[in-house]
Amino acid sequence: MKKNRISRNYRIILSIARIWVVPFISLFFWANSAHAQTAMVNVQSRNPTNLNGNWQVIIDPTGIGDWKQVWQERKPQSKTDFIEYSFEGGPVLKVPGCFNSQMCELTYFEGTVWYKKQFNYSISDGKRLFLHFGAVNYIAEVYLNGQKLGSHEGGFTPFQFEITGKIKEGENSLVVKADNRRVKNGLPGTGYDWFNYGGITRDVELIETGNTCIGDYFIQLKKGSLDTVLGWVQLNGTRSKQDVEIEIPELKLRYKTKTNDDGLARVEFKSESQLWSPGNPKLYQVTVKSNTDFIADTIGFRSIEVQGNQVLLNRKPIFLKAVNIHEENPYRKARAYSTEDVRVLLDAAKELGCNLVRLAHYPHSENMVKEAERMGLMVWDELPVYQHIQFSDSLIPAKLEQMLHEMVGRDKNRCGVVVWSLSNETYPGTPNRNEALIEMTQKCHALDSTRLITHVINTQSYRDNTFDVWDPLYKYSDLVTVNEYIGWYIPWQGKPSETKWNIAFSDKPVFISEFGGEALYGNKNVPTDEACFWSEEYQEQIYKDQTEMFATIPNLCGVCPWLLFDYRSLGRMNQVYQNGYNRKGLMSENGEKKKAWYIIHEYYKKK
Ligand code: GCB
Repeated sequence: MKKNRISRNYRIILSIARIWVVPFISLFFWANSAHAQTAMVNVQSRNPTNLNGNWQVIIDPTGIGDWKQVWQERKPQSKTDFIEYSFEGGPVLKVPGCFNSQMCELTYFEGTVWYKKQFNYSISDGKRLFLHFGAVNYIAEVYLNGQKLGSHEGGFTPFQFEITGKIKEGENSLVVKADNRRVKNGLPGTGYDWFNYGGITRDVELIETGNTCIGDYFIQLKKGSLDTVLGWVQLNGTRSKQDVEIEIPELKLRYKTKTNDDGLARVEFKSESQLWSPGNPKLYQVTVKSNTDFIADTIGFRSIEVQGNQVLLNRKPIFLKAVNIHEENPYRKARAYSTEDVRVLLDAAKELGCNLVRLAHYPHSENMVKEAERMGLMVWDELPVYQHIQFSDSLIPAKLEQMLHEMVGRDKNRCGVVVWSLSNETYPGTPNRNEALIEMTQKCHALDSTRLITHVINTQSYRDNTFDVWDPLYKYSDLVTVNEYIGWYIPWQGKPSETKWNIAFSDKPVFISEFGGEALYGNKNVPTDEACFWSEEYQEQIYKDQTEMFATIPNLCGVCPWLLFDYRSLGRMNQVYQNGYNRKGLMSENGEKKKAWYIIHEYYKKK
């Protein structure tokens, strides 16, 4: 019986691993390809050499740099020769960092900036070298010493190139074309309600490994279990058959396994660990050792599941006290990146009384996810599959799959992450939307079956004070996730406390993933009962009504105000009250608390 169970688990784990490993290996060894490789995990613990700091740039609004081939960095060969570009003598930008916040000429720029970094490197004998980017928004083309390494599309996930054999001893020159123009068949597409921060927004690093390294691993509790770790370790390189050892010193736990011919080892062991939770965000030092490599991580153990109409964390029902966050440091008016940046946002979420942050609407930096996990905040990771995506475009399926791999690949060992959110506000009438997103859901399950998977929906109708919640995607979602802006975009049609609900998937937990309204902090002497004066009182009333209405929702498992801070969004053009800001924040961009903040704070205290 026990043996059968073990061999069943073994089969499951191998099939899960295959889903990771086959694309992983093929992408990893896709040498000389035009595409970037899927990034390795946990680069910080690999003692990387970072290429952050000052980079020289050429700003290229017309896109002519491609034609001039600026990556060649040509120098005049004769007295009559002249070259119409140079990095020398031009501006310098900091990496990581969005370019918009660094030069006023670039504030609203959507186009190409060419970045150049000169660096010295000497690769050790027999080693491999990888060039890793945390994120470049939106399309990156990368050249090393005049030779194209490849390109990457997608502004919020990591990618890498193997540059063993391409790096020169001594001085090297790296040129990156970062183009943040909106792309019709991109993810997101051309319309979105946040600021389009461009450039090399996260770390750039060189990672040296042995010939065969630990390429990837998955170490988390088995779905529903509180004491069984189930996962795998994948080697990358030619010495595929090796011993693998996982150690958790604090638990005095040492587990040994072996890789197969494909360099894949299954992992399954019992562990009597303290469970991670918002009240006790316990993390353990975990080391993974093979014969040729060693890597350390900080991993926590918890279970998250839906049972009936409840969400259970570590088998206990939990109410998700959430808040939406954009990855913007309001004080710097820039893409949030550093630990200091993310602390601004996460400390504010904590102070509000949250136990979960919805990282809208794209994968935020690893710093954000790790810091949230350390602070005891559950994390909702989301793909930038936002509103009007061209699901019937022939290139979209590959882009969706790649981004899914990149997000889940990076964060799958973060126990703080409890939800993979695969889309936000897409519409059933968009051709191929249902098919594409159902397929994505299945693919996500195959990559990681331990977390909740959801789609964020706003297709419900609200008439006669009654919500009809019906979207076909809910069938494939662990949560019935509803964005509703009653009291702002849609007026109330009855008493909030008498709201009725018809929910097609009434057996599932319901999560209100967005609600709210706009207010300008400190806006005095204006009528408080009219939306178009952006008063704090008007927003406060929406929150009072909403919290009353929440009591009418069957199976409510959590709520998530839109959102924590006012944030930049150029479509918000009321120049008296908005001035390029979405003002639905519970706090202003200067950190002042609006009246509505106190309503949610109280609500969360009672929950
Ligand atoms: C939504 C979107 C969010 C917007 C928000 C708003 O439904 O999901 O990205 O910013 O509404 O403020 O209108």
